[in-house]
Amino acid sequence: MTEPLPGVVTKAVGGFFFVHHAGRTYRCVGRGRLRRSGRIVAGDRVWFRPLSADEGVVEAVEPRKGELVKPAAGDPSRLQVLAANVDQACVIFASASPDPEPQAVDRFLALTEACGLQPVVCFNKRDLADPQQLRALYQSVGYPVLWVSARTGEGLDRLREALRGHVSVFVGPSGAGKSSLLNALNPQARRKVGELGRGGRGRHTTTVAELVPVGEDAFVVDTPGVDVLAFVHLDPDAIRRAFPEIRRLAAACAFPDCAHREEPGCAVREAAARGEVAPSRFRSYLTLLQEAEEAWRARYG
Ligand SMILES: Nc1nc2c(ncn2[C@@H]2O[C@H](COP(=O)(O)OP(=O)(O)OP(=O)(O)O)[C@@H](O)[C@H]2O)c(=O)[nH]1
Ligand SMILES: [Zn+2]
Repeated sequence: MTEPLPGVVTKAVGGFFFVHHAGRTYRCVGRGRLRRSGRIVAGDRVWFRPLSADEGVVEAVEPRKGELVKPAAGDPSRLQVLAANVDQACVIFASASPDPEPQAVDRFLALTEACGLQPVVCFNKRDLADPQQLRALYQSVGYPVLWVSARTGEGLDRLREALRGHVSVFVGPSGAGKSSLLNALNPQARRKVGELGRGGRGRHTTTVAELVPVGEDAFVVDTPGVDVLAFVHLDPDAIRRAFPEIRRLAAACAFPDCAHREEPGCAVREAAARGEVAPSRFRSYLTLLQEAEEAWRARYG
């Protein structure tokens, strides 16, 4: 009997698991209790035994490092796991058309950080404009910043590099070019551009997430019609941790729980006054913190 091989589940549907190994996909069934629905999802790292050139049996599942979840269809009190082992989020905005709004970029980044995903900032539509100031801003915060065009292919090599070794999710506003970029990275994926806007299919339909291979050991999780960040709960603590440059400075604040508003001895406000924290970033932080506090009060009184 052949030895088990390591693989990554790209899709779980109808009792079958599609397992990616060395550039091939094997349609597998699960052994024993692994047959049960929900035991294996897209993104799971598994050991499987090939039965032929394109079929096999999954023998074991590696423990998950993180899950992307959403409320289950029909029972919002339960969580449905969309995908496992997603570790990176490409926050995709257009360079122009529509113009990128710093406050919107910051919101996506904060949501991404709150999910425990490593953000990569990616400005698409490079053929239309150079968002030079925003590129410099997010670079200074410490994020990797890419500038690409799905249309001309410019910058896609660096995007591929950033994706290698990760399971990533593409997030960003409608019209930024998420589908176009996925199609450019893997033409076989052939996702229909402009068809599945946010909420296009509603949040409560059953969704099958799928990992799209985009190179050697690189996958992008595609969750058609589901905005994976729509279910993230931003509490005030999460906001305080979500801005890396503010988080770093906060260690020097007089109060350990400083919110960086009116507190005396606030190192963050002092740095902002010296121009060492970008005004737009500080504004985004304060806006999101206030929103989170209001939501918190509405929820818990
Ligand atoms: N000029 C230019 N247009 C682009 C580029 N990438 C995408 N577009 C166009 O931008 C529009 C939106 O692209 P999509 O890929 O559907 O954007 P999306 O982010 O997936 O949008 P949703 O599905 O609504 O979330 C389409 O008309 C694309 O043809 C690019 O690099 N340059
Ligand atoms: Zn402070």
